[in-house]
Amino acid sequence: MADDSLRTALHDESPAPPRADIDDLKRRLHDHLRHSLGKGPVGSTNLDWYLALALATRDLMVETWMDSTRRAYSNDAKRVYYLSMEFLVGRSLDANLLATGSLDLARHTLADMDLDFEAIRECEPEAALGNGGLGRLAACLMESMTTLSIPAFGYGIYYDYGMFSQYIEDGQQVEMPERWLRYGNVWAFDRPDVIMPVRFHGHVEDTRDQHGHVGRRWAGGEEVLAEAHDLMVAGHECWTVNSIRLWSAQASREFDLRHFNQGDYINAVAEQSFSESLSHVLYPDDSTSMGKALRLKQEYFFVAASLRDIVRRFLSTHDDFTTFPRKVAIQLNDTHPALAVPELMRILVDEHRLGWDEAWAICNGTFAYTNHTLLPEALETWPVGLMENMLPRHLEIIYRINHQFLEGVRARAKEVDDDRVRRLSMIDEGGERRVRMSHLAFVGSHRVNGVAALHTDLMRAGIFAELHREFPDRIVNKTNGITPRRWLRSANRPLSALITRHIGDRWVAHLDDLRGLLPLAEDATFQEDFRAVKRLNKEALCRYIDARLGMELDPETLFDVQVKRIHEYKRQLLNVLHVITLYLRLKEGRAGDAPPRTVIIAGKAAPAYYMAKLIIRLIHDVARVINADPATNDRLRLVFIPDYNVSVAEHIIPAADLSEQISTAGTEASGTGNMKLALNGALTIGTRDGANVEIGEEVGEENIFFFGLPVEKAEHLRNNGSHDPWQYYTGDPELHAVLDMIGQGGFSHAEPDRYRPIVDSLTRHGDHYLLLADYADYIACQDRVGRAYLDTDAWTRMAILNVARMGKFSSDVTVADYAADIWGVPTPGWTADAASP
Ligand code: GL9
Repeated sequence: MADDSLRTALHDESPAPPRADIDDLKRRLHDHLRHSLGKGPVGSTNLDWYLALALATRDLMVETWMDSTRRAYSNDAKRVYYLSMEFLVGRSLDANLLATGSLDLARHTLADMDLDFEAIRECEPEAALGNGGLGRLAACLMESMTTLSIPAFGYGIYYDYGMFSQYIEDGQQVEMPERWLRYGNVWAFDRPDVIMPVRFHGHVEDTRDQHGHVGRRWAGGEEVLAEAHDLMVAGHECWTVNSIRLWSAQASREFDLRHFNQGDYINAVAEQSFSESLSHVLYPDDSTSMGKALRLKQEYFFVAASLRDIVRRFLSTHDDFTTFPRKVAIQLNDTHPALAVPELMRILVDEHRLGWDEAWAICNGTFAYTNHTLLPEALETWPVGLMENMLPRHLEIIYRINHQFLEGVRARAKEVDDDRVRRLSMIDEGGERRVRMSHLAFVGSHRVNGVAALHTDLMRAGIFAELHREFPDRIVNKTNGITPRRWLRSANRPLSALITRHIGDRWVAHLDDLRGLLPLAEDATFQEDFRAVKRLNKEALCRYIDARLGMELDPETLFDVQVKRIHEYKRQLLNVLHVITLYLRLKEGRAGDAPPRTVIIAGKAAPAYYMAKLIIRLIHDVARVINADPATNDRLRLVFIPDYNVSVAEHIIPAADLSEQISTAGTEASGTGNMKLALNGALTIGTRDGANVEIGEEVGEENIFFFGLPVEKAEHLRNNGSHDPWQYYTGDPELHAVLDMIGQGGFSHAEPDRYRPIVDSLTRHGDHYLLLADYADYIACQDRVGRAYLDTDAWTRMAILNVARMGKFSSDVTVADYAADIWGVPTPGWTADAASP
């Protein structure tokens, strides 16, 4: 592996660009430093250089951005609107340098100026406007829509505080707010001139127009203004730049006057900031609906502002609504924006005087809804009383939608089955009456999709079974994807360079081209180079961990990685049970020739999620004990990397050997980390859950490590009451020893009962996520992994085959499928060779 081109590949030492280009970029950087930042080169910091470079890069995008808008107008193109409470964009500098073709130029220019490129890009604050998979998917889909030249807008909220920063104190998670806009945001244009009024509360009154038509009108209450902030989204080698338009809340003028005139200046200002607090903070809950009134307010706030904007844009070039669904596609990212359905009805019926049925047909032709989870605690329902107070007209509209829907059900059925009607209704009447947002979104949409084949099947058979019977063609599958630009080309430059050296760089926009690597899986030299790349990435991760945690790790060991939100269903605890099992085997000389492992875990717990936080604490206590044990610590380490986010993921994923995707079958809708890790050459140990199933189909059963109960068996165990965790505990001596060690304070001597709740949840409280039922198979599977890792060539071959067969999981593929099957828009950037204009 010594030839020069490989060295180039490994270190991505692209040839130097022409001197004139370097000088030109230098000039532009100095220009921004002086004129945009008010600084001179002397004493300027890495942050200043980051801002200068970001501004210079932005300059290259603006023309294309405005051009894209002009083109969509002049072609009268159908636009796609992606409504989402979350856009987990992460950092943008790399992506935008890459998209504008200036990454190499920037690297060389900064080097020429004796500046540290790596340190400079680390200055960019993370745009963490999302919790996890759902928000990151929104960002990947936006990037792919742009790459495919679809005129698209994301719509969401411009939170002042995105996801919290996670600190670890005494082994426990502490949440700190993160003011990510501290230094402004180079990638967003604030639009104080684009403001949309949004009403809350008030009352509904009858109206009669000059033709004698009676109608309803929502009036009174309070008004908050939504102000637009536009984030540019660049695509890969295309002439399109799209926007994510995010709204922040501003107190309304009307509100100002009313209160200020009462003479109480201080309180009026205080109340003003109260209404502006609407967009202050992202709710940090993963897959749970907390049911807080402020959350409902946020949902309506961004939906109302976005729809007003969408309708305004439509009416600027059209004068009647009949063509609306042919010009507008609105995708609802989960039920969080489901109020868009009654809101569009209100706009059409109350404000534009369309007939109900006509308006309903327009809504139905416009909306589509993506479901992201089957967990019952995640399904949003809102108390009728809360909605009546906050959104009285919307509640009326929901009642009428529901009424017409149920009438239709009754008309179609031969017999009226009240039970069935109750199950289909948008109103849950059991206990406090609540609006079922998933039913509203389902009935209001022409397509409803799941995010992996298995998840979609489970939707049809489970939570949406009744609705599926009514609308048998409505549910479709759209397996999630990830953008190869961020998750391979940019996060893993050594592997990208190696791949490109062999098959060219078309794969960046046509990921299926990676199949060109298949013949190389057997090639000894390629295998060696592939290993060298992985080794390099592991060394880089070791340096990163050492710098952040002061911990030295051995890149020779198997890097076993589980990175994702901490949640009981994702079973980080099962991973810990395996670590302790290995530890006890090593202590007792029963480990055989198992390869040395470094187990890496990262992820945040929702601040109110007691069990998840206790699991984080357990990980730290276990790590403290085993990492300090000289008898074992050359063969087993456990590391928790704090503050997991998109940028941290970009450091960890390229260095992984093994990807842990071990959720209880039937609980993880899709997963996307599973795709990122496999694309970067990690082998998967996983359950037959979510998209793992499809990853297995693509890479081949022999190149993935499946274990555990399949969905049917897991469901059966849970539902028929035959699951007896105690029997596993008493019947398996290894498991018994592991649980006793945790439960009796083996990792918490000062407080022996600290982890009683964890052990009890498994042994006494039903083990809801079936850890004990899957334990033995998981351990056996990990043993197979260990043995496989010892056969270096076979392992490398499997890893190469994984990379080569990941084409299906490009978000370009996902978006092309949404475009054809749901949105009805062309994808000019997607035909075989049309990627480069
Ligand atoms: C999620 C699912 O849990 C994941 O399996 C899925 O890959 C993503 C994207 O479709 O959506 N649904 C959900 O609520 N979250 C997901 O990750 N949670 C967060 O985003 C935190």
